[in-house]
Amino acid sequence: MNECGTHRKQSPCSLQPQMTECAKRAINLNSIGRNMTTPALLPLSGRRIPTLSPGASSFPHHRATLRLSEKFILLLILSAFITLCFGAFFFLPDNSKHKRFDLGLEDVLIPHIDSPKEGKHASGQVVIHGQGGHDEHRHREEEESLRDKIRADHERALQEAKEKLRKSREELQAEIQTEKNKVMEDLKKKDTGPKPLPPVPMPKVAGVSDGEPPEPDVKEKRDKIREMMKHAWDSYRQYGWGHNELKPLAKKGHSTNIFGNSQLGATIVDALDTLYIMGLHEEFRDGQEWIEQNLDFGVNAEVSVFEVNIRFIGGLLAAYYLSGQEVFKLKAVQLAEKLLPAFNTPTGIPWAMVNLKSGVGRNWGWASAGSSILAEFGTLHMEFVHLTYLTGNPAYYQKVMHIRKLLAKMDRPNGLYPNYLNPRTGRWGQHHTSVGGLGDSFYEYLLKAWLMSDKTDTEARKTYDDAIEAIERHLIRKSNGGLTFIGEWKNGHLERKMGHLACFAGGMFALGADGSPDDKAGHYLQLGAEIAHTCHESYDRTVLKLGPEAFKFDSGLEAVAVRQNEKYYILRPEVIETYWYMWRFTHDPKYRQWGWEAAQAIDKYCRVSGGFSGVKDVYSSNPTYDDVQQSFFLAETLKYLYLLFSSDDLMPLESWVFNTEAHPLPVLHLGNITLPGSEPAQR
Ligand code: DMJ
Repeated sequence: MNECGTHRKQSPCSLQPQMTECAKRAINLNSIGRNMTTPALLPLSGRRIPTLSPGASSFPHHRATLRLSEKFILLLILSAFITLCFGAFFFLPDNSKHKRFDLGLEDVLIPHIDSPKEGKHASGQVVIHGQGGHDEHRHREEEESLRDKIRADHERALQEAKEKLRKSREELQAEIQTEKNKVMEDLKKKDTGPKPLPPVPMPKVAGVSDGEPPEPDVKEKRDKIREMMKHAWDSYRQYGWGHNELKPLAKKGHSTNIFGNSQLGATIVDALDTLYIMGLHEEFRDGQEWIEQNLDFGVNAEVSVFEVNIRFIGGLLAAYYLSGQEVFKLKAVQLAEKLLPAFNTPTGIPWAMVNLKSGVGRNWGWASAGSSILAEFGTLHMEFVHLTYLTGNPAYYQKVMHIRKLLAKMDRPNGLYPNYLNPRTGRWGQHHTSVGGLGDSFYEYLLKAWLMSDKTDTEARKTYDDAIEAIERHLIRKSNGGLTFIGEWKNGHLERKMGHLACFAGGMFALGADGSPDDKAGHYLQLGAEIAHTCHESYDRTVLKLGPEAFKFDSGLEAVAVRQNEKYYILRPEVIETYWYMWRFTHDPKYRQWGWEAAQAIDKYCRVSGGFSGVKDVYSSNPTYDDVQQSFFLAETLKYLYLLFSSDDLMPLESWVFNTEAHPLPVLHLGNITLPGSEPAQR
């Protein structure tokens, strides 16, 4: 730093080395302008006046003013000095003056170029001052070209704005819409584009086709069931294609609130594996094609997590395992991703419903104090374990294990699981327990989790055994007429009413007999047989030979419905499901006989030209139709009937476990391999 306090290499001060304290002299310049009396500004060499000390008194006392010639010389020197200072400023290097005075818009807009003058090349090499003349030139050119570019961009933007203003409102709206569509398309591509999944070994699958029975009369029955399936499918194909379900009388599409306002082709997905098992391959391919081209889960629809899981994810996974077609696996995983936001609750117990697009979840308005339902959040395990197995993503497994652990920690009134659990507080709602609606498949999935794990998930088995033990103690009774029934437990009181849905439990007890504690296999097989018998009675005691929705064992009533709104039959499978399991475990011909009775009654009373319909009163010889062909009729009722009249080598129970919608999933022989996520559960 020189004495004038700047970083300049050559200051005007340094041009006059004899002078001292430039700053002081610069101040004196001001006073010179006023009285021109400051001799200190005279060159010290060749001076004609004596050296003065500061102050007016230092002037020669013999003369008060300067001569004119002296004044003139002084003025000349002064103006030369000012010119010198002023000129020196323009000889300064560019960077020092530009930076202080040239702060126009471009300084803000032009990105700062790391110029060699500032010490470094882009490469990081240090540049020595004075050697950068060429770089300096290039830097100026770069700055210039950037400025040109900015000017050109401004002009173009201005031009575009002017053109836009000339356009009509409609034209502008159309343009905005096109832009929006483009963005949506791009998002959609990103959303639904096939994502490759890590390959995993395909579990051994056995007995996926054939199963023709050796007995001609049985084969005839089986062919009849296949024909019924064709009628149901063809009608849906013709009148309801792409809708969730079919209105067989109105001959148009149908949907219920469990699928929101979507058109997700529920019947197609639910029916696929039945078509495959029955060897209806052309129909299967049609369904596959629809799924490939149309099944899109990015829809703004609020759906039931449970129903979508058991019908869609279960259906897609089963179709994948049976056919090996990747598309089914991909769709199942895409859908599962859409269900995951439902688990974002304070406890990790999922909401009953989730909006597939927004991921917002909520519970049914009718459920006790905003509760989630046991049979809904407790019926995810099988599908979610398979999703983790197929994708390697631990999230699915962790979600369902978290539910299991949470339930295990809770107190259970009388050892029973109430049907309602609040997902915010983690507390039970009303103390209602049922093996029918609201509770049923929770127990089923405990047993099937054990079976599906090749009997290694002993925690699931133990939970099942304990739950069934409490159910037997509190809910299962024999009627006065000797019929074993499963009632409903309501706040410490047993309601002697059994729902059609609870009839599935006969099959469950039989399936769980092997492996039950204290060598009670025989007992549970017997219990299954008794439930099958009771449910058959509920069919046999009607006019149509089809079972009512619920039946009583009270005041002299035995397995009959009392209330009008419990007399309907909506093509449900549970009774036939139990017949099939009982047939597999006992080969008692009565189960085929009972199954055939039900098939005939369905064909006689539910068949219409546009498919199959539920009936409103099974006690009326002239029933009215509900005009709905439920998707589970194709997924379950007809599948169980077909299997009942097939040989046991079709879908052997050693290799397959059927989910609650009758979608078969293979047993996972994991040996000592652990699923990702089997470490402590997280949410
Ligand atoms: C099916 O969707 C499933 O079986 C579910 O578990 C309850 N019942 C219906 C058919 O009745």
